[in-house]
Amino acid sequence: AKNPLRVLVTGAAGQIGYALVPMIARGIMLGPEQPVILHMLDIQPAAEALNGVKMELVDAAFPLLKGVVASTDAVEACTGVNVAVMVGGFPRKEGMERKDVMSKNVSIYKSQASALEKHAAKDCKVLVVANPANTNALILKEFAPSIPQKNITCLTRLDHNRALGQISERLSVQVSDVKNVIIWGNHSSTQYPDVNHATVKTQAGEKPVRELVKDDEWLNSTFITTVQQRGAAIIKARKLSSALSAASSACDHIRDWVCGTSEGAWVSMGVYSDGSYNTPAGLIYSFPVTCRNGEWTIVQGLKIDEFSRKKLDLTAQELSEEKSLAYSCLS
Ligand code: NAX
Repeated sequence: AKNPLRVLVTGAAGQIGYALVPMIARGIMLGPEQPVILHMLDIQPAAEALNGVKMELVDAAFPLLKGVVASTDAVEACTGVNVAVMVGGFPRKEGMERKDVMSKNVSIYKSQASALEKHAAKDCKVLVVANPANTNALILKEFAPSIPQKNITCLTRLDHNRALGQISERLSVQVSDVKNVIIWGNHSSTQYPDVNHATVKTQAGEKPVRELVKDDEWLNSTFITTVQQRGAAIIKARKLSSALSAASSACDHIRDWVCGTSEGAWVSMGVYSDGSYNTPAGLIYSFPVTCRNGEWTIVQGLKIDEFSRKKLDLTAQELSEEKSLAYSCLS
């Protein structure tokens, strides 16, 4: 039998945490053969709720779950973890300035970076979910210099999956037959959901999404804004932000990163930019990636038309501004 892997979930007493931990314990993140030990971190005001989640994990008697650590101490929670899913953060509240929210998250991510750097497994893979996800991941990278930069990523897979879902609904095809959409840039409303390379499996072979939809007007406007604004639409409907879809997409992100993407397919991940596609190096930017042997690689050589170029630049611009704002919070 395989040795258990230790998986940290921060903010584990929150909404996404509540949806995510049972998925991990059922093997959806790391596979049905991989035993896990869950490490759950939250803050003191949520300690009792966190303990309640731990009780439910025990009650569910998951065969793959070999232990649960529930803690409000970052060092205890980070010790020995192989995968870290960072869901905890400070949410923007009504009337708060962007800078104040950024400042709270910078200080959280700075200190959790140190705890991971000192106490996690050396090859720990990190996924930041908490917003501003790209910039929180960048701060984490800056303050955990001994963790390989390739191991620090942020979640844009939910946006990617939303794009697949929209195409599937529009064409009345199975979502599993749609592939190779791309989310470029920030996990925010400036993200660019790009279908120019996306295809659908049909009985006549793979067909470009543009050829099947036959409505460039819809693809260039409604589709893009629907994906960009989907988070807000969920809040409006549920009075709560997306949780089950975020948790499921976080599992997809880690599973594909660890187990590999399928032949001919890519996924979107927020990763440390090397300047590919003329994006500024040194940002955590969402790119199309393939994964093999536990490593992601940015898909190269895709043609970027003028419409797309502007959108790639716009979201890069926002990320550069977020980066400056985050750095101004450090001094
Ligand atoms: P909740 O407010 O339900 O849960 C957040 C939890 O984090 C709470 O239990 C809180 O006590 C805890 N927390 C706060 N500070 C902490 C700290 N310093 N250390 C550990 N835990 C801490 O929010 P939820 O709906 O679960 O969303 C969590 C985060 O995901 C938010 O930042 C949200 O904006 C972000 N999202 C990101 C998405 C993405 O695709 N990247 C999509 C979904 C979601 O909106």
